[in-house]
Amino acid sequence: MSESWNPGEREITPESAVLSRRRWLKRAGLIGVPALAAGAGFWWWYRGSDQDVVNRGVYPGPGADLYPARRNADFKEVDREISPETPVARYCNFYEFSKTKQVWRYVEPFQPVPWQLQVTGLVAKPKTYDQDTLVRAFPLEERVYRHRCVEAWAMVVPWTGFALAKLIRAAGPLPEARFVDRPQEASRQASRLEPWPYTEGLTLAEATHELAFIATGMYGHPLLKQHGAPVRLVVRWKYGYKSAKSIVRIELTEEKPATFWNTLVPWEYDCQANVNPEVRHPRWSQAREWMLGTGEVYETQIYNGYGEWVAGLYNS
Ligand SMILES: Nc1nc2c(c(=O)[nH]1)N[C@H]1C(S)=C(S)[C@@H](COP(=O)(O)O)O[C@H]1N2
Ligand SMILES: [Mo]
Repeated sequence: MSESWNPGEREITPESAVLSRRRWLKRAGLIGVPALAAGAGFWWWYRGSDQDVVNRGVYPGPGADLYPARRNADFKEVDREISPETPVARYCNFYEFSKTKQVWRYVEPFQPVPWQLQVTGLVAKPKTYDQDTLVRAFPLEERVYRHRCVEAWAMVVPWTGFALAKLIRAAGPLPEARFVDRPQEASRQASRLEPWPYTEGLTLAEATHELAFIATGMYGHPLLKQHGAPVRLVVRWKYGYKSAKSIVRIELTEEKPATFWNTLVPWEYDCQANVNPEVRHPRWSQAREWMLGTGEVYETQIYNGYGEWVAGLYNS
């Protein structure tokens, strides 16, 4: 009788079978290697090289000499590492160009030069800035901010720009002004099924809060196209969709403006959009988030960790 560790005679594979199996494996190898190579090639092409991802997003904007700007000591670090740049540049949301995350593939034809940003509506001094005057109108500074997408991915980025409040104050907001509205223009916008252009809104108190930021650059250079060149908003205590990219107009209005996501899917995206781990998205929990680049998972924090700064906006 055979012990359990000692297979009986019948269970030992006959040598002839082993030989033919080897031959079979060899043949499979002949087919398999090219198939694998094609698969890897496709994957390589599909993924794109780090260089491609960055180079397709670069544009020759004015003010390149202003980067890198001095890091503002008040916004020097958060409790996490700064996210590596290429994984961030690979994984974007920019619906005008693509519904996928590979926005970098689609932005080459986008020419953000020349560009103008208008500040209009209920202001004493409406203004239109060219790109060149905009980057020189206010001293550029760098701020390290956490970013939290409503889809539960997050990143830590050094943005370059200035407080949105400066831009609004320069325009002289009138007392009845309530909401700031930011439309913009690009290429998937022909669709009649979506409420283009992309618009977002903030209350005037939110827009003039010290943390609300206008970015013209990140990682010490001008913004890549996929990140919303040449000028975007960064509202770090709110879900990412509030941070509108490639802005052409800021308008102060009396009425709460209609906004892109809130118009398209109001049951999923509210207009206020403050980061809150306890309020579920209808299709997923917001309790946790994962970091681009490293995949690390963290607990989501109320107001994205900036409650000390902004909770006062909502307490009255
Ligand atoms: N114009 C415009 N701005 C936009 C979006 C967009 O689709 N169009 N997506 C938003 C969303 S959902 C997020 S999370 C951030 C993503 O910024 P990033 O791709 O630079 O990381 O941009 C926001 N701004
Ligand atoms: Mo987002």
